[in-house]
Amino acid sequence: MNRYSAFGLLRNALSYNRNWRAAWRSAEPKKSYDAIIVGGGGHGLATAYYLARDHGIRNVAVLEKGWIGGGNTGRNTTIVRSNYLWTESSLLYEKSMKLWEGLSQDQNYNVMISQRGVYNLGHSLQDMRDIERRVNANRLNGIDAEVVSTADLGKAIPYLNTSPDARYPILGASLQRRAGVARHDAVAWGFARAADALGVDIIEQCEVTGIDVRGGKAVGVQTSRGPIASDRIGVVVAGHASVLAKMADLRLPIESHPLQAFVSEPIKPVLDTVVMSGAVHGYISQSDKGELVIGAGIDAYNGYGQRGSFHIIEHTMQAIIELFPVFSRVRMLRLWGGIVDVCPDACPIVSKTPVEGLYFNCGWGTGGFKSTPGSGWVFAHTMAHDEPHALNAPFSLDRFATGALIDEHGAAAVAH
Ligand code: FAD
Ligand code: PYC
Repeated sequence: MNRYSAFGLLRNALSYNRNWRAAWRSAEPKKSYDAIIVGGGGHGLATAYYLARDHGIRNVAVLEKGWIGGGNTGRNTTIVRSNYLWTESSLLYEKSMKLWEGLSQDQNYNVMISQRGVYNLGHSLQDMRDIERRVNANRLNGIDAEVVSTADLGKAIPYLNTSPDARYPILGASLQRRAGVARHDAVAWGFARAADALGVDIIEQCEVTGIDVRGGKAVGVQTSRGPIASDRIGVVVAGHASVLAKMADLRLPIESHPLQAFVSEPIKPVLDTVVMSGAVHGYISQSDKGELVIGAGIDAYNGYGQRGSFHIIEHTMQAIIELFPVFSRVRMLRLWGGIVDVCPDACPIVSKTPVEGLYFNCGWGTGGFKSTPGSGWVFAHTMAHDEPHALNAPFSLDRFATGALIDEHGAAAVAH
Protein backbone atom coordinates (compact mmCIF):
# COMPACT_ATOMS: atom_id res chain seq x y z
CA MET A 1 0.00 0.00 0.00
CA ASN A 2 1.37 3.37 -0.99
CA ARG A 3 1.48 5.41 2.24
CA TYR A 4 0.99 8.59 0.24
CA SER A 5 -2.13 7.63 -1.74
CA ALA A 6 -5.49 9.12 -0.75
CA PHE A 7 -6.49 5.79 0.78
CA GLY A 8 -3.13 5.55 2.57
CA LEU A 9 -3.68 9.03 3.97
CA LEU A 10 -7.10 8.05 5.33
CA ARG A 11 -5.75 4.81 6.80
CA ASN A 12 -2.95 6.71 8.55
CA ALA A 13 -5.38 9.31 9.86
CA LEU A 14 -7.69 6.61 11.27
CA SER A 15 -4.73 4.82 12.89
CA TYR A 16 -3.55 8.13 14.44
CA ASN A 17 -0.43 7.95 12.22
CA ARG A 18 0.91 5.09 14.38
CA ASN A 19 2.30 3.38 11.25
CA TRP A 20 4.33 6.36 10.07
CA ARG A 21 8.05 5.82 9.95
CA ALA A 22 9.90 8.30 12.17
CA ALA A 23 11.90 10.78 10.08
CA TRP A 24 14.92 10.15 12.33
CA ARG A 25 15.76 7.61 15.04
CA SER A 26 15.61 8.57 18.70
CA ALA A 27 19.21 7.51 19.41
CA GLU A 28 20.69 6.52 22.77
CA PRO A 29 24.09 8.12 23.47
CA LYS A 30 27.13 5.88 22.88
CA LYS A 31 30.24 6.10 25.06
CA SER A 32 32.27 7.81 22.37
CA TYR A 33 32.02 9.35 18.90
CA ASP A 34 34.41 10.52 16.18
CA ALA A 35 32.69 13.90 16.37
CA ILE A 36 30.17 15.55 18.66
CA ILE A 37 28.00 18.51 17.69
CA VAL A 38 26.55 20.41 20.63
CA GLY A 39 23.26 22.05 19.63
CA GLY A 40 20.49 20.59 17.48
CA GLY A 41 19.48 23.76 15.64
CA GLY A 42 19.68 24.06 11.87
CA HIS A 43 23.39 24.90 11.93
CA GLY A 44 24.32 21.92 14.14
CA LEU A 45 22.22 19.48 12.11
CA ALA A 46 23.60 20.85 8.84
CA THR A 47 27.15 20.43 10.18
CA ALA A 48 26.47 16.80 11.07
CA TYR A 49 24.93 16.16 7.65
CA TYR A 50 27.86 17.62 5.69
CA LEU A 51 30.39 15.88 7.99
CA ALA A 52 28.75 12.58 7.06
CA ARG A 53 28.02 13.33 3.40
CA ASP A 54 31.15 15.18 2.30
CA HIS A 55 33.85 14.08 4.74
CA GLY A 56 32.93 10.46 5.49
CA ILE A 57 32.72 11.15 9.25
CA ARG A 58 29.55 9.29 10.17
CA ASN A 59 30.11 8.25 13.78
CA VAL A 60 28.68 11.58 14.88
CA ALA A 61 26.30 12.63 17.67
CA VAL A 62 24.19 15.78 17.73
CA LEU A 63 23.42 16.59 21.37
CA GLU A 64 20.39 18.82 21.90
CA LYS A 65 19.22 19.91 25.35
CA GLY A 66 15.59 20.31 24.26
CA TRP A 67 14.05 19.30 20.96
CA ILE A 68 15.70 19.89 17.59
CA GLY A 69 14.84 23.23 16.05
CA GLY A 70 13.41 24.48 19.38
CA GLY A 71 15.96 27.32 19.60
CA ASN A 72 16.30 30.18 17.14
CA THR A 73 15.83 27.85 14.18
CA GLY A 74 12.17 27.45 15.10
CA ARG A 75 11.76 31.05 16.28
CA ASN A 76 13.02 33.13 13.37
CA THR A 77 11.17 34.98 10.67
CA THR A 78 12.65 32.84 7.87
CA ILE A 79 14.22 35.52 5.67
CA VAL A 80 17.01 34.27 3.38
CA ARG A 81 19.18 36.60 1.31
CA SER A 82 22.84 37.16 0.51
CA ASN A 83 23.04 40.94 -0.05
CA TYR A 84 25.81 41.73 2.45
CA LEU A 85 28.30 44.54 1.94
CA TRP A 86 31.78 43.09 2.26
CA THR A 87 33.23 40.47 -0.04
CA GLU A 88 34.00 38.09 2.84
CA SER A 89 30.38 37.98 3.99
CA SER A 90 28.87 38.15 0.50
CA LEU A 91 30.75 35.01 -0.53
CA LEU A 92 29.77 33.11 2.60
CA TYR A 93 26.07 34.06 2.43
CA GLU A 94 25.97 33.48 -1.33
CA LYS A 95 27.38 29.97 -0.82
CA SER A 96 24.45 29.44 1.52
CA MET A 97 21.99 30.92 -0.96
CA LYS A 98 23.21 28.49 -3.64
CA LEU A 99 22.80 25.57 -1.24
CA TRP A 100 19.26 26.77 -0.38
CA GLU A 101 18.41 26.77 -4.07
CA GLY A 102 19.15 23.04 -4.33
CA LEU A 103 18.33 21.90 -0.81
CA SER A 104 14.88 20.39 -1.33
CA GLN A 105 16.18 18.35 -4.27
CA ASP A 106 19.39 17.36 -2.44
CA GLN A 107 17.45 16.02 0.54
CA ASN A 108 14.24 15.01 -1.22
CA TYR A 109 12.52 17.08 1.46
CA ASN A 110 10.58 20.27 0.78
CA VAL A 111 12.11 23.18 2.71
CA MET A 112 9.62 25.47 0.95
CA ILE A 113 12.11 27.99 -0.30
CA SER A 114 10.14 30.87 -1.81
CA GLN A 115 12.28 33.36 -3.72
CA ARG A 116 9.78 36.20 -3.49
CA GLY A 117 12.36 38.99 -3.21
CA VAL A 118 13.54 41.11 -0.28
CA TYR A 119 13.34 44.91 -0.29
CA ASN A 120 15.47 46.99 2.10
CA LEU A 121 13.96 50.48 2.26
CA GLY A 122 15.86 53.78 2.38
CA HIS A 123 14.39 56.79 4.17
CA SER A 124 17.21 59.33 3.97
CA LEU A 125 19.90 60.47 1.54
CA GLN A 126 22.47 58.55 3.58
CA ASP A 127 20.29 55.39 3.53
CA MET A 128 20.14 55.67 -0.29
CA ARG A 129 23.91 56.16 -0.58
CA ASP A 130 24.43 53.07 1.59
CA ILE A 131 21.93 51.13 -0.53
CA GLU A 132 23.65 52.13 -3.78
CA ARG A 133 27.04 51.21 -2.36
CA ARG A 134 25.78 47.81 -1.19
CA VAL A 135 23.99 47.07 -4.48
CA ASN A 136 27.18 47.92 -6.41
CA ALA A 137 29.28 45.78 -4.07
CA ASN A 138 26.84 42.87 -4.47
CA ARG A 139 26.97 43.09 -8.25
CA LEU A 140 30.77 43.15 -8.23
CA ASN A 141 30.58 39.90 -6.25
CA GLY A 142 28.17 38.35 -8.77
CA ILE A 143 25.14 38.64 -6.47
CA ASP A 144 21.86 39.87 -7.95
CA ALA A 145 20.89 43.28 -6.58
CA GLU A 146 19.14 46.38 -7.84
CA VAL A 147 18.12 49.85 -6.72
CA VAL A 148 14.37 50.46 -6.92
CA SER A 149 12.70 53.89 -7.10
CA THR A 150 9.82 54.95 -4.86
CA ALA A 151 7.46 54.92 -7.84
CA ASP A 152 8.37 51.32 -8.69
CA LEU A 153 8.01 50.32 -5.04
CA GLY A 154 4.48 51.73 -5.09
CA LYS A 155 3.64 49.60 -8.14
CA ALA A 156 5.22 46.42 -6.76
CA ILE A 157 3.84 46.70 -3.20
CA PRO A 158 0.44 48.37 -3.43
CA TYR A 159 -0.26 48.74 0.32
CA LEU A 160 3.15 50.26 1.13
CA ASN A 161 2.84 53.92 2.08
CA THR A 162 5.05 55.63 -0.50
CA SER A 163 3.52 59.06 0.06
CA PRO A 164 5.97 61.95 0.47
CA ASP A 165 3.81 63.00 3.43
CA ALA A 166 4.74 59.92 5.45
CA ARG A 167 6.56 60.62 8.69
CA TYR A 168 9.69 58.94 7.29
CA PRO A 169 9.16 59.11 3.51
CA ILE A 170 10.54 56.21 1.49
CA LEU A 171 13.17 57.38 -0.99
CA GLY A 172 13.84 54.00 -2.62
CA ALA A 173 15.08 50.53 -1.78
CA SER A 174 17.49 47.75 -2.61
CA LEU A 175 15.96 44.59 -4.02
CA GLN A 176 17.40 41.09 -4.17
CA ARG A 177 14.97 39.11 -6.31
CA ARG A 178 16.51 35.69 -5.51
CA ALA A 179 16.07 36.32 -1.78
CA GLY A 180 12.91 35.32 0.09
CA VAL A 181 11.78 32.95 2.80
CA ALA A 182 12.00 29.23 3.62
CA ARG A 183 10.11 27.05 6.10
CA HIS A 184 12.23 27.05 9.27
CA ASP A 185 11.01 23.80 10.90
CA ALA A 186 11.37 21.94 7.63
CA VAL A 187 15.03 22.92 7.46
CA ALA A 188 15.74 21.36 10.85
CA TRP A 189 13.67 18.28 10.03
CA GLY A 190 15.19 17.88 6.57
CA PHE A 191 18.77 18.04 7.84
CA ALA A 192 17.90 15.73 10.76
CA ARG A 193 16.36 13.16 8.45
CA ALA A 194 19.23 13.31 5.97
CA ALA A 195 21.91 13.14 8.68
CA ASP A 196 20.15 10.25 10.41
CA ALA A 197 20.01 8.35 7.12
CA LEU A 198 23.82 8.63 6.94
CA GLY A 199 24.20 7.17 10.44
CA VAL A 200 24.34 10.32 12.61
CA ASP A 201 22.83 9.89 16.11
CA ILE A 202 20.43 12.70 16.98
CA ILE A 203 20.04 12.79 20.74
CA GLU A 204 17.40 15.13 22.14
CA GLN A 205 16.85 15.95 25.84
CA CYS A 206 20.62 15.74 26.34
CA GLU A 207 22.12 18.90 27.83
CA VAL A 208 25.87 19.42 27.73
CA THR A 209 26.92 20.54 31.21
CA GLY A 210 30.71 20.45 30.86
CA ILE A 211 33.49 20.25 28.28
CA ASP A 212 36.40 18.01 29.23
CA VAL A 213 39.82 19.39 28.30
CA ARG A 214 43.07 17.54 29.04
CA GLY A 215 46.50 18.93 28.22
CA GLY A 216 44.98 21.65 26.01
CA LYS A 217 42.92 19.11 24.02
CA ALA A 218 39.18 18.47 24.00
CA VAL A 219 38.45 14.89 25.08
CA GLY A 220 34.71 14.81 25.65
CA VAL A 221 31.63 16.33 27.20
CA GLN A 222 29.61 15.87 30.37
CA THR A 223 25.89 15.66 29.72
CA SER A 224 22.60 15.23 31.56
CA ARG A 225 22.74 11.65 30.17
CA GLY A 226 26.31 10.89 31.24
CA PRO A 227 29.82 11.55 29.87
CA ILE A 228 30.54 11.11 26.16
CA ALA A 229 34.08 10.99 24.77
CA SER A 230 35.28 12.61 21.55
CA ASP A 231 38.38 14.47 20.43
CA ARG A 232 36.42 16.54 17.90
CA ILE A 233 33.70 18.76 19.36
CA GLY A 234 31.76 21.45 17.50
CA VAL A 235 29.68 23.86 19.58
CA VAL A 236 26.73 25.45 17.74
CA VAL A 237 24.44 26.81 20.45
CA ALA A 238 23.18 30.23 19.30
CA GLY A 239 22.27 32.30 22.35
CA HIS A 240 24.38 30.18 24.71
CA ALA A 241 27.81 30.31 23.06
CA SER A 242 29.37 32.22 25.96
CA VAL A 243 27.95 29.72 28.46
CA LEU A 244 29.50 26.79 26.59
CA ALA A 245 32.77 28.67 26.03
CA LYS A 246 33.10 29.19 29.77
CA MET A 247 32.94 25.42 30.26
CA ALA A 248 36.28 25.26 28.40
CA ASP A 249 37.71 28.37 30.13
CA LEU A 250 37.30 30.46 26.96
CA ARG A 251 35.85 33.96 26.70
CA LEU A 252 34.11 35.03 23.48
CA PRO A 253 33.52 38.62 22.26
CA ILE A 254 29.77 38.01 22.29
CA GLU A 255 26.73 39.60 23.88
CA SER A 256 23.43 37.75 24.17
CA HIS A 257 20.20 39.68 23.58
CA PRO A 258 16.51 38.85 23.21
CA LEU A 259 15.04 39.27 19.71
CA GLN A 260 11.27 39.21 19.27
CA ALA A 261 8.87 38.40 16.45
CA PHE A 262 5.10 38.52 16.03
CA VAL A 263 2.38 37.09 13.80
CA SER A 264 -1.06 38.44 13.05
CA GLU A 265 -4.28 36.61 12.51
CA PRO A 266 -4.30 35.00 9.04
CA ILE A 267 -5.65 37.28 6.32
CA LYS A 268 -6.07 36.96 2.55
CA PRO A 269 -2.91 37.37 0.43
CA VAL A 270 -1.86 41.03 0.53
CA LEU A 271 1.93 40.96 0.49
CA ASP A 272 3.88 38.72 -1.89
CA THR A 273 7.39 39.86 -0.98
CA VAL A 274 9.53 40.78 2.06
CA VAL A 275 9.91 44.40 3.17
CA MET A 276 12.54 45.51 5.67
CA SER A 277 13.35 48.93 7.05
CA GLY A 278 16.38 49.34 9.27
CA ALA A 279 15.48 53.00 9.76
CA VAL A 280 11.97 52.68 11.18
CA HIS A 281 12.91 49.30 12.78
CA GLY A 282 10.44 46.91 11.31
CA TYR A 283 10.16 44.19 8.71
CA ILE A 284 7.27 42.16 7.38
CA SER A 285 6.27 39.30 5.11
CA GLN A 286 3.16 37.13 4.79
CA SER A 287 3.31 33.44 5.57
CA ASP A 288 1.70 30.76 3.42
CA LYS A 289 -0.99 30.50 6.13
CA GLY A 290 -1.79 34.20 5.66
CA GLU A 291 -0.28 35.53 8.89
CA LEU A 292 1.71 38.74 8.71
CA VAL A 293 5.16 37.84 10.07
CA ILE A 294 6.70 40.87 11.76
CA GLY A 295 9.92 41.65 13.59
CA ALA A 296 12.25 44.44 14.55
CA GLY A 297 15.58 45.04 16.28
CA ILE A 298 16.98 43.36 19.37
CA ASP A 299 16.00 44.32 22.89
CA ALA A 300 19.01 46.42 23.91
CA TYR A 301 19.75 44.70 27.23
CA ASN A 302 21.58 41.41 27.70
CA GLY A 303 19.58 38.41 28.82
CA TYR A 304 18.84 34.72 28.41
CA GLY A 305 15.05 34.94 28.64
CA GLN A 306 13.30 33.81 25.46
CA ARG A 307 10.98 36.82 25.63
CA GLY A 308 11.39 40.55 25.13
CA SER A 309 10.09 43.75 26.62
CA PHE A 310 6.87 45.59 25.88
CA HIS A 311 8.28 48.83 24.52
CA ILE A 312 9.89 46.95 21.59
CA ILE A 313 6.49 45.48 20.70
CA GLU A 314 4.98 48.96 20.69
CA HIS A 315 7.88 50.41 18.67
CA THR A 316 7.67 47.60 16.09
CA MET A 317 3.93 48.03 15.64
CA GLN A 318 4.42 51.77 15.16
CA ALA A 319 7.02 51.05 12.47
CA ILE A 320 4.79 48.59 10.60
CA ILE A 321 1.79 50.91 10.70
CA GLU A 322 4.04 53.74 9.49
CA LEU A 323 4.95 51.58 6.47
CA PHE A 324 1.54 49.93 5.96
CA PRO A 325 -1.23 52.09 7.53
CA VAL A 326 -3.83 49.57 6.30
CA PHE A 327 -2.48 46.92 8.71
CA SER A 328 -3.55 48.98 11.74
CA ARG A 329 -6.83 47.06 11.55
CA VAL A 330 -5.25 43.60 11.68
CA ARG A 331 -5.23 41.84 15.06
CA MET A 332 -2.01 40.34 16.35
CA LEU A 333 -2.15 36.65 17.21
CA ARG A 334 1.02 35.84 19.17
CA LEU A 335 4.60 36.86 19.84
CA TRP A 336 7.75 35.13 21.02
CA GLY A 337 11.44 35.74 21.53
CA GLY A 338 14.76 34.05 20.89
CA ILE A 339 18.24 34.75 22.23
CA VAL A 340 20.77 35.99 19.69
CA ASP A 341 24.55 36.06 20.11
CA VAL A 342 25.96 39.28 18.73
CA CYS A 343 29.61 40.00 17.85
CA PRO A 344 30.99 43.58 17.81
CA ASP A 345 31.13 43.58 13.98
CA ALA A 346 27.73 41.89 13.46
CA CYS A 347 29.50 38.92 11.84
CA PRO A 348 29.73 35.31 12.96
CA ILE A 349 32.55 33.27 14.45
CA VAL A 350 33.14 29.96 12.63
CA SER A 351 36.46 28.92 14.01
CA LYS A 352 39.00 26.69 15.68
CA THR A 353 39.72 27.70 19.27
CA PRO A 354 42.85 27.68 21.44
CA VAL A 355 41.68 24.24 22.69
CA GLU A 356 42.72 21.54 20.21
CA GLY A 357 39.74 19.70 18.75
CA LEU A 358 37.21 22.27 20.02
CA TYR A 359 35.42 24.42 17.43
CA PHE A 360 32.84 27.18 17.78
CA ASN A 361 30.17 28.31 15.34
CA CYS A 362 28.24 31.25 16.80
CA GLY A 363 27.66 35.00 16.70
CA TRP A 364 25.23 34.92 13.77
CA GLY A 365 23.16 37.41 15.73
CA THR A 366 19.86 38.32 14.13
CA GLY A 367 20.76 36.84 10.75
CA GLY A 368 21.86 33.20 10.89
CA PHE A 369 18.81 31.44 9.49
CA LYS A 370 19.75 32.39 5.95
CA SER A 371 23.19 30.91 6.47
CA THR A 372 22.05 27.54 7.85
CA PRO A 373 23.27 25.32 4.98
CA GLY A 374 26.39 27.39 4.24
CA SER A 375 27.35 27.57 7.90
CA GLY A 376 27.02 23.80 8.28
CA TRP A 377 29.00 23.25 5.10
CA VAL A 378 32.00 25.38 6.10
CA PHE A 379 31.91 24.25 9.74
CA ALA A 380 31.96 20.59 8.67
CA HIS A 381 35.01 21.37 6.54
CA THR A 382 36.69 23.15 9.47
CA MET A 383 36.05 20.25 11.84
CA ALA A 384 37.06 17.58 9.32
CA HIS A 385 40.34 19.25 8.29
CA ASP A 386 41.16 21.11 11.50
CA GLU A 387 41.51 24.14 9.21
CA PRO A 388 38.92 26.69 8.09
CA HIS A 389 37.66 26.65 4.53
CA ALA A 390 38.63 29.77 2.54
CA LEU A 391 35.02 30.97 2.93
CA ASN A 392 35.08 31.01 6.73
CA ALA A 393 38.77 31.80 7.34
CA PRO A 394 37.95 35.55 7.66
CA PHE A 395 35.44 34.64 10.39
CA SER A 396 38.01 33.09 12.71
CA LEU A 397 38.36 34.14 16.34
CA ASP A 398 41.75 35.74 15.70
CA ARG A 399 40.10 38.70 13.88
CA PHE A 400 39.34 40.17 17.30
CA ALA A 401 43.10 40.19 18.03
CA THR A 402 44.32 41.29 14.58
CA GLY A 403 41.58 43.91 14.18
CA ALA A 404 40.47 42.52 10.78
CA LEU A 405 36.80 43.02 11.63
CA ILE A 406 34.11 42.82 8.93
CA ASP A 407 31.51 45.46 9.83
CA GLU A 408 28.09 44.30 8.60
CA HIS A 409 25.85 46.35 10.89
CA GLY A 410 24.26 48.00 7.84
CA ALA A 411 23.53 44.85 5.88
CA ALA A 412 22.30 43.05 8.99
CA ALA A 413 19.19 45.24 8.40
CA VAL A 414 17.88 44.43 11.87
CA ALA A 415 19.17 46.92 14.44
CA HIS A 416 21.78 45.52 16.84
P1 FAD B 1 19.54 27.39 17.35
O1 FAD B 1 18.46 27.01 16.44
O2 FAD B 1 19.22 28.31 18.48
O3 FAD B 1 20.17 26.05 17.90
C1 FAD B 1 21.02 25.99 19.02
C2 FAD B 1 20.57 24.83 19.86
O4 FAD B 1 21.51 24.63 20.90
C3 FAD B 1 19.22 25.07 20.53
O5 FAD B 1 18.29 24.13 20.03
C4 FAD B 1 19.51 24.91 22.00
O6 FAD B 1 18.48 24.24 22.72
C5 FAD B 1 20.80 24.09 21.98
N1 FAD B 1 21.61 24.21 23.20
C6 FAD B 1 21.92 25.33 23.89
N2 FAD B 1 22.68 25.02 24.96
C7 FAD B 1 22.86 23.67 24.94
C8 FAD B 1 23.54 22.76 25.77
N3 FAD B 1 24.19 23.16 26.89
N4 FAD B 1 23.52 21.43 25.45
C9 FAD B 1 22.86 20.99 24.34
N5 FAD B 1 22.19 21.83 23.53
C10 FAD B 1 22.19 23.16 23.81
N6 FAD B 1 17.98 34.95 10.73
C11 FAD B 1 17.78 35.14 9.40
O7 FAD B 1 18.68 34.88 8.59
N7 FAD B 1 16.58 35.56 8.91
C12 FAD B 1 15.56 35.90 9.74
O8 FAD B 1 14.49 36.27 9.28
C13 FAD B 1 15.79 35.79 11.13
N8 FAD B 1 14.81 36.16 12.00
C14 FAD B 1 14.98 35.99 13.33
C15 FAD B 1 13.93 36.32 14.18
C16 FAD B 1 14.03 36.06 15.53
C17 FAD B 1 12.88 36.43 16.45
C18 FAD B 1 15.20 35.44 16.05
C19 FAD B 1 15.31 35.11 17.51
C20 FAD B 1 16.27 35.14 15.22
C21 FAD B 1 16.18 35.42 13.84
N9 FAD B 1 17.19 35.09 12.94
C22 FAD B 1 17.01 35.26 11.60
C23 FAD B 1 18.45 34.51 13.43
C24 FAD B 1 18.44 32.98 13.30
O9 FAD B 1 17.25 32.46 13.86
C25 FAD B 1 19.62 32.34 14.00
O10 FAD B 1 20.83 33.01 13.65
C26 FAD B 1 19.78 30.89 13.57
O11 FAD B 1 18.53 30.23 13.59
C27 FAD B 1 20.73 30.19 14.50
O12 FAD B 1 20.67 28.81 14.24
P2 FAD B 1 21.44 27.80 15.17
O13 FAD B 1 21.22 26.45 14.65
O14 FAD B 1 22.85 28.28 15.33
O15 FAD B 1 20.79 28.05 16.59
O1 PYC C 1 18.98 38.86 8.60
O2 PYC C 1 17.51 39.20 7.03
C1 PYC C 1 17.81 39.08 8.20
C2 PYC C 1 16.78 39.13 9.23
C3 PYC C 1 15.51 39.41 9.02
C4 PYC C 1 14.89 39.35 10.23
C5 PYC C 1 15.79 39.06 11.17
N1 PYC C 1 16.98 38.91 10.52
